[in-house]
Amino acid sequence: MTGSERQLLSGVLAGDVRSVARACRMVDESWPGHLELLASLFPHTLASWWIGVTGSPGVGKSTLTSRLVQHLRSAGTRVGVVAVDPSSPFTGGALLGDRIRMQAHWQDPGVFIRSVATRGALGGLSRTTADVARVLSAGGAEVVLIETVGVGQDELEVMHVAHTTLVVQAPGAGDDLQAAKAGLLECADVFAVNKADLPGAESAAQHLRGMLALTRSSAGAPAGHAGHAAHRAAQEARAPAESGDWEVPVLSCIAQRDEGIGPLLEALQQHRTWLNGSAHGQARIRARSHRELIALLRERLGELLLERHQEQIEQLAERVSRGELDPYGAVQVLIRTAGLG
Ligand SMILES: Nc1nc2c(ncn2[C@@H]2O[C@H](COP(=O)(O)OP(=O)(O)OP(=O)(O)O)[C@@H](O)[C@H]2O)c(=O)[nH]1
Ligand SMILES: [Mg+2]
Repeated sequence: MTGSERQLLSGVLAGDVRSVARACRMVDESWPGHLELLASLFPHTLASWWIGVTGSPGVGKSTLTSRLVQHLRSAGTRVGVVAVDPSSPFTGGALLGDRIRMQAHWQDPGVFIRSVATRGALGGLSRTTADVARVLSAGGAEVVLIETVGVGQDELEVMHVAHTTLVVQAPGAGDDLQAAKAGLLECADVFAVNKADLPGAESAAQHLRGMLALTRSSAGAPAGHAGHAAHRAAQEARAPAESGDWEVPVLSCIAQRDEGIGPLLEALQQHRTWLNGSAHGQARIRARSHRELIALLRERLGELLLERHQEQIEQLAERVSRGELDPYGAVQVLIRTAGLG
């Protein structure tokens, strides 16, 4: 580590805002030395809690995120916000609106706000998001809120980075249907039906509860109708604490008027307690680390192969283009040359 890298490291750990901003750029843009920096920061990030906030466009994610920041701040908690917007490399559009909504927090030294718009060189959006969240955590953020725009596959992937995922819905617009389609049901730890001041909020919440009950009773159910019913009855009779599984709560709120945010935050905190205090929760934490490790390994292996075998890759590509070799065979050749199979 060079002298300036050491200085950056101690700046981040001291919570210096400029160092944190620079370190975020460093990892976001994969500058030389960024992996060493992240490795040194890692032990200082373990107490931090990451909450993902996702949902369809316009449901009120940013308004709600801003409220959560406000409530956490009033409890004296230091907060980081990572706004993920892969669709906008120039961080205009949606993020600009978010910026305005976040303005109230700009002057607060207890709040770090960063946006992530790049996918990194080879790594995906989730890797960059995790790295930036890690810098904010090491810089002193006790809670990091990760807000994504949109509900595509990439965004769902980003949600795996968080410890706790909050899925936001709003009444109308067939959102409940979309939730099932987009796999949001599976990734939600807590549901918020925002805009509860609008008609249809209560039925949207009921509908969500119904769908959640369905997925719960079908998950892990033994085959056969009789078995299925018996299993469901047994599961319903059991208290969630006994079965050890997390039961996804559905809460209503009006982010715009700051209503229902306290109970929502409590539900999120209960999920954190469950994660840390139960065997199922610990398994989830292990699965998260496993996922991250695999992603890093894929990225690093890919990089190494590309670096070391650049010439051979070009020659193989040429042969594929002439029809002398198929691309699948070409990859096999490379893997053998690299001694991997
Ligand atoms: N009626 C009502 N409107 C709300 C509420 N919360 C937010 N809004 C409004 O909904 C609109 C969208 O809010 P945002 O917070 O930007 O929603 P978002 O999900 O972040 O939107 P994108 O980032 O564009 O996907 C804004 O006009 C908000 O003022 C609420 O509780 N009730
Ligand atoms: Mg937003």
